[in-house]
Amino acid sequence: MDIEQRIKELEEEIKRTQYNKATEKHILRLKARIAYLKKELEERRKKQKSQRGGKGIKKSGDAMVSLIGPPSVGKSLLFNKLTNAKSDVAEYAFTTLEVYPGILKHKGAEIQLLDMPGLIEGASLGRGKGREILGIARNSDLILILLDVFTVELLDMILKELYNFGIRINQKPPRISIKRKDRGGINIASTVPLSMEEESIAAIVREFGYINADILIKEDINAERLMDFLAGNRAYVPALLVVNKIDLIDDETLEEIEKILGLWNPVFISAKEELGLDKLKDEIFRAAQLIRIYLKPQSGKIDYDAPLILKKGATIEDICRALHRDFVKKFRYAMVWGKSVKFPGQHVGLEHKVEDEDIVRLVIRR
Ligand SMILES: Nc1nc2c(ncn2[C@@H]2O[C@H](COP(=O)(O)OP(=O)(O)OP(=O)(O)O)[C@@H](O)[C@H]2O)c(=O)[nH]1
Ligand SMILES: [Mg+2]
Repeated sequence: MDIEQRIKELEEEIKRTQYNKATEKHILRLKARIAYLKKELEERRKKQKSQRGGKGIKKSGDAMVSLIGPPSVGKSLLFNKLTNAKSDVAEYAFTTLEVYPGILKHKGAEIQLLDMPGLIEGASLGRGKGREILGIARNSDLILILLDVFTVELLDMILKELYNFGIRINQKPPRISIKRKDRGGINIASTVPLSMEEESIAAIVREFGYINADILIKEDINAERLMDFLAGNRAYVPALLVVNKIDLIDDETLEEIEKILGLWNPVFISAKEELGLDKLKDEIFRAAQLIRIYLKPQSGKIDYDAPLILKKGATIEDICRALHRDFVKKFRYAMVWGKSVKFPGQHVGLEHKVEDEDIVRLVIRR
């Protein structure tokens, strides 16, 4: 029997089974089985695809940001306002049919923005170029989810399609590791108290084909994140929610939308009237986890217009590597002014983590 058929059957079995204390474990196992089969299915698809030689989009710049949203919410108009590129804008749905790149320059960074075709229900199963769109979103540094004031309720659909495609937004990867062994069954160790029963954890791990293994858990895991970890093909991508066309509604309606989306901290804009675009650029920079480092040369002034753009968490070593291939080897120490140090001009080593707008002077052996 083929995998898809088997998944359907298992899903139906879950639907048929009444959820209670007695069936809880059985249902969990069925869910783990489904997650495992979906992973298998995904791997097969990928193999077929690479044989066909799927075309992708080339990353460039300091970060790649995908514009994801339903048709006609204004993705292309926003893209045109933010970048040097020009994408077609029209009233009808499905104006944009291909992925289209442009560059947004902000705070010294070059951010690659991708205009995309609209995302529709069933995209994760391949409707409307869905797999191509989601495949690119997966590899982005940031997913910009764009809705307009009339389509706020489509957020759930977008989230579902991202989720079904294995994209986990605004989540950190599960802190688990697993090692196969030859004998001894499934051993579970944890560094924090666990809400899940060990028996359930072991049952799920077994569904993924492990017979003997040591598993180390460093967070209070739930079944979903455990399966995500075991499936192993999830992408953890930050996301930013943006709501467009605020020029078309009154303040009251805007407040209602704010209430509905409250937890998301959305950015409200009008691409047409160019409202909120400066704030949006700042938010893109922040959400893409970029930082600016100003280099202080031996002599001469700091060029505040030309920061070095790095990712949050970057170290002095990353700065050295970005500048010259010999700098790590010849590194003596660095002096830092800014948020990452206790006092101005503090001496630090290669492993020191820098922060946004730090000033750094590298002292290198000759
Ligand atoms: N009033 C108003 N209209 C807007 C705004 N942004 C976009 N529009 C209009 O909305 C329509 C759709 O805009 P597009 O940029 O083509 O939308 P899209 O999301 O790229 O659409 P697809 O490519 O079909 O998915 C056009 O008629 C735009 O002029 C806005 O902020 N305010
Ligand atoms: Mg478009």
